[in-house]
Amino acid sequence: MPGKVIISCAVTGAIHTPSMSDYLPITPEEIARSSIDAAEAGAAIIHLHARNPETGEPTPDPAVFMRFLPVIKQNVDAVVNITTGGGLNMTLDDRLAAPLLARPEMCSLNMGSMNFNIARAGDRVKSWKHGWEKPYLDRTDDHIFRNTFRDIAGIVERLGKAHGTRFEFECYDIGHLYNLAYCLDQKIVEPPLFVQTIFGILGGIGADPRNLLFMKETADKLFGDAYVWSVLAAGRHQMAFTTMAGILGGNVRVGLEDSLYIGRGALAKSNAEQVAKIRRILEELSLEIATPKEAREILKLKGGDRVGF
Ligand code: KMH
Ligand code: ZN
Repeated sequence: MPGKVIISCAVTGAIHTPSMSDYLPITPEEIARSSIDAAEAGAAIIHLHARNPETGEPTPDPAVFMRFLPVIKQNVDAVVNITTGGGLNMTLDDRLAAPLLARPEMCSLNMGSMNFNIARAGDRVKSWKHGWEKPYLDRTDDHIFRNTFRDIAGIVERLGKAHGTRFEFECYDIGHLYNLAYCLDQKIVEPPLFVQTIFGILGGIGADPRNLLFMKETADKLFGDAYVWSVLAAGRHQMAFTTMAGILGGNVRVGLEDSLYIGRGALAKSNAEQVAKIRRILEELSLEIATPKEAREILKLKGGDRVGF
């Protein structure tokens, strides 16, 4: 589908904390509302984490996911993509609990173990709303985000093979592309591969435009036409990198999980605001936005009627 750009929106994540922005969706009601608005603004895929409704701490609790997943499904046609990365304090079984219950069309799948340092993410916070936030961030200078080859194969087995869920392969560095190429070669994963190349996480590749080209060229070499390319960049790099991706024929991911901002020093008031901005930029470049139906065709998804919520 040449020229059709899939916009993903990651609405809350597990990196940012409530004190960083009053606009970060926390409760199931807020996550549902923000997801629906983002989909109506043009996002074909909604990437979801859950939070404790009282404290905003990331939670793997399937019961919390189940408070917003059906609401999103009943209101918009967008593809629901659930995290398997979860949050910092979660085991692999924790991370898989909600995806295994919900059996969504799509889940994230992180393509390597890595440092994941967000200790400085709260530097601008003047007063913390909750006791968990600062320690949660501070301990990440000693945090390993675990995603071994066995973990990856297990997630594909338990979700992909068992339930037909397909994956957003999260690649934070060049080596992750080679890990994915190995999995393709070993027939652990099946094309078309939705490859989310990620820039600007401390522990992954930096947000330098030359790295964007390097990641794309490497993915082209390893996967040829067996992959669908998407880009996200953390923080202030979000819009510039997604714009470059659009120009180079790629797809884009925005959302408050990846950046809290809409412009220099200005907090985004909603996920929809970021979706509308990248949509406006892409349409000015004469690119067309993919509908959820088109995204399903491009990514060969099982369909929104074959999920567990
Ligand atoms: N926060 C992103 C950089 C996941 O949910 O599995 C990565 C992410 C991981 O979305
Ligand atoms: Zn995520």
